[in-house]
Amino acid sequence: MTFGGVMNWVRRALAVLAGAAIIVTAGTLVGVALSPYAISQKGRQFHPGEININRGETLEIVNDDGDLLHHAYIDSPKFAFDSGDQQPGSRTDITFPMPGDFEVLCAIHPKMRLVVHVN
Ligand SMILES: [Cu+2]
Repeated sequence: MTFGGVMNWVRRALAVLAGAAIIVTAGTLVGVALSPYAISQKGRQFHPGEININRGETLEIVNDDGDLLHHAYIDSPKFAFDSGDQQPGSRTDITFPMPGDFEVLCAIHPKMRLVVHVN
């Protein structure tokens, strides 16, 4: 291989590496943005029942009780949320805009309680 040939090969290899780095970086950013914390409603309980997250992060609550309605809500002076009826299998996202300790309750099952610590 001539010197020019070697240099062309090096340029192509660097271009491939740079492209791969961009794809990995973009994938990581998209992965973070699209991966909310998963909370399951099952057996008339939240699983887990307590979680730590950062401000601006999202919980995705899934009603895994096959034939039960749930109805998640937050009634805090800082932040209120109401999911309405949560059909079996439905997904509800809650994004917490400020730090604090919040209780997610169920309007149908008073013993259901999820404590969210937002840093
Ligand atoms: Cu419920």
